[in-house]
Amino acid sequence: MDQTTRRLSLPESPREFGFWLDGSYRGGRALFERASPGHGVPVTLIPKCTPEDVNAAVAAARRAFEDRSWAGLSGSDRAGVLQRTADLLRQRAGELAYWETLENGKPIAQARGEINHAISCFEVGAGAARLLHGDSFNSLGDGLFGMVLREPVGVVGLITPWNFPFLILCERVPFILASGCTVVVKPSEMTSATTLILGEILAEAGLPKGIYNVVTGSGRTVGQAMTEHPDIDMLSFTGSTAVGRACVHASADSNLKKLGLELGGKNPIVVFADADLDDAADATAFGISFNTGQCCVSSSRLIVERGIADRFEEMVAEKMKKIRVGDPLDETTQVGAITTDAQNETILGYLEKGTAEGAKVLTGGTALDMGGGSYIAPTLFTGVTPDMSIAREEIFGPVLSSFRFDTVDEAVKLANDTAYGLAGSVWSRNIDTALTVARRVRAGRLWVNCMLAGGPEMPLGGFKQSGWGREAGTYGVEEYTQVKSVHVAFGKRNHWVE
Ligand code: TXE
Repeated sequence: MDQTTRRLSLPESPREFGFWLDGSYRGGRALFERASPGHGVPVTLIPKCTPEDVNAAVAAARRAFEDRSWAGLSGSDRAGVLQRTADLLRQRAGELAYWETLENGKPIAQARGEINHAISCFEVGAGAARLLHGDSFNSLGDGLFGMVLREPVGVVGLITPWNFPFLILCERVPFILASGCTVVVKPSEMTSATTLILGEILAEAGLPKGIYNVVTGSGRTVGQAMTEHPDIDMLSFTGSTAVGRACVHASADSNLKKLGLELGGKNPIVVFADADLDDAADATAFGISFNTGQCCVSSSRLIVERGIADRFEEMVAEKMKKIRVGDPLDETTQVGAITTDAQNETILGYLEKGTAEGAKVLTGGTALDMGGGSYIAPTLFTGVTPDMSIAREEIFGPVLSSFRFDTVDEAVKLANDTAYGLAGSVWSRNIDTALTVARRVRAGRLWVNCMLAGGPEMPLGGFKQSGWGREAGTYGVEEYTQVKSVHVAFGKRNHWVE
């Protein structure tokens, strides 16, 4: 690192990866060149796997599941591997953060924070592996006893997006492994490096071969082959609502595999006049600008009490203007680059649509020229009405739409006026008001007087069209299990045929 500028350097040449199959890297495939979105410079070369590679990875995962080299271990032995993984992640945190930043465009300091979160996921997963248990029914009379067993669901397919490549992976993998399942992962073609490096780390931690496999490549070939695969028992998908819907169809048309889906969001932040407005303004600017708003739980709709709305919007705009947008490799950067060209076009399109539909830009509203890479200024639209596309559609960028309310009922109605239900935040010093809103907003995660808080102990997932199922914590482990009822009879049978 250059100590005078506190900026990491770009790699001298792109790093070439193999895909991870049955405990080792495999090569020989055509390569996809990924350029750093912050600089436009090639940083990695990633294999374009084929549907045959998916078949090989699923076969390896099936063999490893059936031979019970993992599912047959005690929870405590599985926990040992997960805990050793956490220790190794700590040793390689700098390297992981570096490749995450290069492929994704997020600030290096933020990437390090995400690796720390991933370490916590493995630690919580280790605990959950030991605590996973079933149930019993001692209430069936003296002649019968009931046991409810939790068994691993089998081979899991995991398809992840590019916005938090390692964090989203690690909110799932430790819990999948804790349950005794085996897994085939397909990361986004834009951000595969850290998912591949995890293969090396798990192997070093003692995970038997075939339990964790990674196939890289496009969604249309590799991802689609996984959604349709007859030997994948469960698919966990995180990404767009459109592809989530396609996963449902593919499951219906193949083997009715179980699905976990974490999809889009259009999340409200509700601010009452009695809130600590200074804190609320900071959280509002953070909630939409963090990770350039490419975050499924971004608070993208500000719902503010009318009496303070003008002043509060100004406070948020002032905060947004001060955010340090810039080179992801600079230690002081708070908001980095937009991750993909397609996403950059999408966000710029919404900036145009917002103005064309009659909303007013209070701050931002434009791309930023940093001499390379794609950057967009944190943006606040006022005068937004519920019918506008910037009010209804997930933009997945640093673009906040502001609405006003007079009563609690109206605030809740506006908050729930969306097809999505991933997250929400409410700000009030009145506990009645805050908890009433928290209880009535239909979403999987609510933050009261905070924003994006919490750890992997708590479940995450969506209501409505934001998805199915829950990840992380004990809920997350249970998601990857099947429940089996075992009935045990005592004494002599009462004969049916005399
Ligand atoms: O997502 P895709 P995209 C939203 C966000 C964004 C939009 C589009 O609004 O603007 O989705 O992003 C794989 N079968 N979110 O196009 O395509 C793909 O390779 C199987 C919200 O990048 O859904 C990648 O690994 N897999 C979100 C993953 O799906 C397929 C995070 C996600 O990509 C596939 C990302 C197919 N037919 C985007 N097509 C969140 N909830 O955080 C693609 N994929």
